[in-house]
Amino acid sequence: MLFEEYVTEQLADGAVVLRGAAKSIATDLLQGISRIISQSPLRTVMTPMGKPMSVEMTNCGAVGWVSDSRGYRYEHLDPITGLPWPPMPVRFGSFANSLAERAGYRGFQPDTCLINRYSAGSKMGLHQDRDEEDFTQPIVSVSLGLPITFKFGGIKRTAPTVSVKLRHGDVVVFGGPARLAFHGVGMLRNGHHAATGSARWNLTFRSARQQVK
Ligand code: MD3
Ligand code: FE
Repeated sequence: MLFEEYVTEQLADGAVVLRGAAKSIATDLLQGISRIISQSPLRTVMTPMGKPMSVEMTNCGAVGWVSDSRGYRYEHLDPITGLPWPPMPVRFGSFANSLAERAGYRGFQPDTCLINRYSAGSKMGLHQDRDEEDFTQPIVSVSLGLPITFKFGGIKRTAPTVSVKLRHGDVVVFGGPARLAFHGVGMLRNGHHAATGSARWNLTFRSARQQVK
């Protein structure tokens, strides 16, 4: 990741946008995604409330995030295939590690990457990511393809949100006081992107399980 140049923006205390930081690795990431999907397909998951999410998803890594009537949690096996999730490509992990470091977090070792696919009309309501065991670890988010409006709030749901547009190649690192902030994504509009067609992809790298040191 040497010689990469990008602008960094402080979104909030603990939240840093690295503009375009994934642009040069985007083709590689998209290739990795299609390989992962060929093993653990994209699926629509149900919230514990019984509503389908509008984003399609899958995972790679030692564990994967799942949602069904029993709740949100991480599982070692893909419930569709009954097999372990595809391993996280080594270059995915080292990319996320170097971006976390760039944002000030040393030694980030993601054990899971959630792959979200947005199509026209997909959105994600305001929520917290709190299914992980260690909130001292940051989260690294990579946006690919069509742009969306990302909403970032506070630790309380009712806190005001700031909106920021995330475009192809943008990376956001959330840690420290931003780790448990409410966040969401506005509806994806119809459009075309040279790299992804009518879709937006988001990769969310997390450390879900306590690291044994
Ligand atoms: C802020 N995904 O999968 S990534 C999610 O674009 C999720 O697909 C969105 O939120 C997406 O849970 C947003 C940005 C993100 C991810 C994790 C966060 C922002 C975060 C955790 C804490 C605070
Ligand atoms: Fe989230």
